[in-house]
Amino acid sequence: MTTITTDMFSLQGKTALVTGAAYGIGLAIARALAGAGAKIVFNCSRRETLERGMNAYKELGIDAKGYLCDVTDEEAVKNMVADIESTVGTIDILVNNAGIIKRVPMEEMAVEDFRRVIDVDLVAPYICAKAVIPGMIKKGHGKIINICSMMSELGRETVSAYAAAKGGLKMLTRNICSEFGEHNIQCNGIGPGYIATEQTAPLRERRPDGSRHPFDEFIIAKTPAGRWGNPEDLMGPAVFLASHASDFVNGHVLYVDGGILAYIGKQPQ
Ligand code: NAP
Ligand code: GCO
Repeated sequence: MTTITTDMFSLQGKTALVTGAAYGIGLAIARALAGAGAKIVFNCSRRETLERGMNAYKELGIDAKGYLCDVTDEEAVKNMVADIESTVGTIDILVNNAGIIKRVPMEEMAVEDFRRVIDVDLVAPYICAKAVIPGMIKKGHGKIINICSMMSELGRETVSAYAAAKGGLKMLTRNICSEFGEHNIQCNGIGPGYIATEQTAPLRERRPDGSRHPFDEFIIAKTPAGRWGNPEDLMGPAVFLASHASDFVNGHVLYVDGGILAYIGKQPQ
């Protein structure tokens, strides 16, 4: 009989690649996985971000390995994964976190910008998953966590490309589960609500008179928890989906949104 102990959540001896984890949500998830015992590898596409990430891990006392690698470049991702496999170990956990957003009304958006968002937020998770899955099959297990969004379920003005990509990522999650479940690979998503990071900073900027940005007020009113999320809110869910505790959870998106998706909105007073 299985007894529930914290061992179920242990990641001791595991290697985790968290893409785009120099700061923000990725860094918090990597911190959580490291806290549970995993060895952390991360990447980002700009040298200054890589340095910033290396400094952040050093300050946190985490011995992380960082790579300069654009996740949309399949050759570069293959080389990075091969290097990780030979210098650190087979990747047990992949977190597809790297992502971008362009907030532009659809009729004004250049098709190149639309394609870039799809490339980073949808094609790249496919590229990274494709690169790590052979090692996971050989090892007999693997965990893939795709960072989805409220926009995997909902639309709004100005984020057509992002919503198309994150909706697609939800279905890629289900498809990876369908194709590789028999190899003991679990592929799940985390759907963060509105989280206070640099990506959402423009939506929280104070007005010149010090009052809250209208979008900031809108999000607080839309969230039953009555606040923005913090990257730390994603730590527990990430450890759960990376660990043996979730071995029969597959193809699921765990929304960590303070209740946004459950709520119809404030009733008129
Ligand atoms: P962020 O603060 O903008 O950080 C994004 C990270 O991704 C950076 O480290 C960035 O570094 C890296 N990155 C971007 N393009 C890359 C590429 N082509 N190759 C490799 N790395 C790349 O974002 P965040 O708010 O922490 O969000 C992280 C993830 O959660 C994203 O997928 C985002 O869509 C998703 N998400 C965010 C929220 C939110 O409210 N913040 C909510 C739901 C989902 P470089 O620029 O150096 O490459
Ligand atoms: C936006 C936001 C969102 C969040 C997040 C929600 O402009 O609406 O940036 O898309 O970043 O993905 O879950």
